[in-house]
Amino acid sequence: MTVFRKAELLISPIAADVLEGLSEQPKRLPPKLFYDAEGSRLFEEITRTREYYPTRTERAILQDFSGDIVRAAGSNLTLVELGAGSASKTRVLIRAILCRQLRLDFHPVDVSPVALQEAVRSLNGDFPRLHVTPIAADYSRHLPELRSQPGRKLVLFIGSTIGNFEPGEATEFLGRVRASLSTGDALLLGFDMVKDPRVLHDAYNDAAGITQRFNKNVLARINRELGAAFDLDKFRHVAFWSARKSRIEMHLESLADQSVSVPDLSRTFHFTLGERIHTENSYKFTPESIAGLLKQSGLKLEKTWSDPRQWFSVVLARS
Ligand code: AVJ
Repeated sequence: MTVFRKAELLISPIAADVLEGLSEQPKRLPPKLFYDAEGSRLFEEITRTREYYPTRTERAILQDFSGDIVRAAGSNLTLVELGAGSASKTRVLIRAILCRQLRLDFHPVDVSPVALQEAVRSLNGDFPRLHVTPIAADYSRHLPELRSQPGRKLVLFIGSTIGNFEPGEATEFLGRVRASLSTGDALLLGFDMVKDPRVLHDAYNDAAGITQRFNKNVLARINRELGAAFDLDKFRHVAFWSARKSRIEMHLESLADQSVSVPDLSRTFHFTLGERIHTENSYKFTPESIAGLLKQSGLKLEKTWSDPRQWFSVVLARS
């Protein structure tokens, strides 16, 4: 046991995911690998591009309807956010909740301790009646024990992160979240909606090339953390809309026949010209697919808020 623990500490936490994904056919790398410090910074930069509409659209919905959302969630709330990141959109809800109660406990859950530290620091300075207790955890693997929390919980899973899950995984995950809710608790979800394919395409192919850098950063990260020798110029960013699968797919396409050694895995991976590594799916939803997903997960859809163009939806659900 002790020996295993020591061995685990020596290799990077991304080693197993990289080995598994690059050994598969077709090759793939899970999207959570995007978010090291550099990747989190690049994602923030994406959200400021003209083409990437989801973040600003969801923020506008939260701003326009925060009072309504918080009222629907109920009184005496404790806030939990899964995949909180920098929690920048959450401020709007925190402000609205603190208009209705004297004190608020907030538990941001995220894999990135750096992002959590940033969230705690900036929120504590701005809201004296807010009490932040960060939880560094991979919530996709095990949800933190929250049942024992006093008060009524409002669990946030916003930002359309649910779009990264395969449909079956989304149902399974929401089913687990549902099981962690007590009577009266509520779940607030963000969904990016199906829309004009050109708008979708451009959001993942911004003219400034930030999304391309974000996608390629996963290779740079494997270079940094596993001593690999990926030449970023020998891969091309590919992102396209699949109407049939209702998702944006992101890939990295090899521009040459090449072998890349990954010393920390004691492995060399071969890439043929044109071969792709599948790095992300970003599913887009319709009112019908949202209703179906919630029903399958055992959740009751209570209320939906959207922007005037209906590009994004924020949904309140209960068990
Ligand atoms: C953070 C998963 C919502 O799918 O739009 C942005 C990630 N990928 N540009 C998304 C992402 C490429 C983003 N999510």
